[in-house]
Amino acid sequence: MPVRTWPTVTLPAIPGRGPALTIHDTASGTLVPVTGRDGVATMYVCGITPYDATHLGHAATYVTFDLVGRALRDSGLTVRYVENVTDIDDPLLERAARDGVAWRDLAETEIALFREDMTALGVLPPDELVGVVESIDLIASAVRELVTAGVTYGLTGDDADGADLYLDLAAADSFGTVSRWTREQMDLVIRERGGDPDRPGKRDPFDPLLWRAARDGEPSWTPEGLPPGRPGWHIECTAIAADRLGLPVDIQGGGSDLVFPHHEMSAAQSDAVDATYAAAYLHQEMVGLDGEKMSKSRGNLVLVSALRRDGVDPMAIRLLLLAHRYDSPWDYTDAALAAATARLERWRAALSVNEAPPAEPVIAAIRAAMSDNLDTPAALEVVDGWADHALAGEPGDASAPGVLARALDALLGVRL
Ligand code: 5CA
Ligand code: ZN
Repeated sequence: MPVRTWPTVTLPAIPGRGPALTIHDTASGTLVPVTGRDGVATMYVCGITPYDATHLGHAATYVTFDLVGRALRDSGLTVRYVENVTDIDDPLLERAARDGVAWRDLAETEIALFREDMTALGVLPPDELVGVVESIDLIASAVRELVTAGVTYGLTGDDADGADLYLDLAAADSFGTVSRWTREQMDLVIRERGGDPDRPGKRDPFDPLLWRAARDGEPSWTPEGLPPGRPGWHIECTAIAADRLGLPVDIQGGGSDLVFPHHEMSAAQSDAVDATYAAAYLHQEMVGLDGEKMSKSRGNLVLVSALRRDGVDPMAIRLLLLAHRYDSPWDYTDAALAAATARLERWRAALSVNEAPPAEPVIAAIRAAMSDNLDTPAALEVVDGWADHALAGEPGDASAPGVLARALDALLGVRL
């Protein structure tokens, strides 16, 4: 069964067109323009593992890529956007076992809540939200392609029926070029991010698992040519991106916790069969709480759904996110949320005046800020400046508030 997305909204048309979007590409460490090909830009963004509710870190990631999509569209490109859902994974199975619920039911409940949160935050849905469970066959065929290419090896575990399959990273010359990390840096995080460098028999400790042979009590599938089992994490995204968008994708996106190993391995798995995975890698830096990364496993969460239940306007949450650049980490504070709520009220008041300074220069400045590596704080300040003038009763024209409201909706996803 395909995973459903959430309802799309029609973007208001606004006059003119924005400049080409420039973003910070992790792999090159430089600012690169996103040009697409034949008028189309493709974007693959790593989606949720649905075992807990959307927190502000997830929201920051999906709002950032929503803004990327809006800027690309505004520059005249058609955007093809695919996001996955990791609807089978160890933490999901563990949480389901802990709570005494079926893992499929847990995934379904959390995906439904994610859809609600995304809708409330005004995040445009991807063209397709693709689950791993519905994609087992195509992931298995990506694994078989690597096996046929002779770049894999098997390791038998005591508790498994067949062999676990690994990619031999020696076949991927480009390994290391996405993160540009040293092996020492890689070693520091690989264990907590799903790797198993200490397993005896591995050729390279970082070789990623492609297919995990079935263990007792674990869900498994039996695609042709592979032992009963389930896919490794990285090959899921590589296979879905290649199948739905074709390689290279223009943008591979996600949070910065995915730079290594996840996106490094996606690139390596492609390189091993002589494909280039992505033209650019874009990462939302981590959102934290009290100096620690916000994460489901740590449990230090500010949930979008909890804020909404407390009566926080979802557009204030959006403004809170936009007040921080995507390429710097930041910590949530109640004070920042209060400031975002105050800003929202001020903008609402300004947009309801009868006449105000013209919207066109404001729209041009928002476009300039957003196309310049998504400078969201600068874009918000531009609107603040206009609001000051409008609220001071400066004369202008009667259409300005309406025109600007449409632009804020189309470019920033802020609906007032
Ligand atoms: N399912 C995998 C990706 S294939 C996954 O990482 N799922 S997740 O639920 O853990 O995270 C969903 C998305 O939110 C990922 O892109 C992740 O990089 C991003 N993310 C997670 N925590 C944070 C955080 N604290 N700040 C910013 N982004 C985050
Ligand atoms: Zn992914």
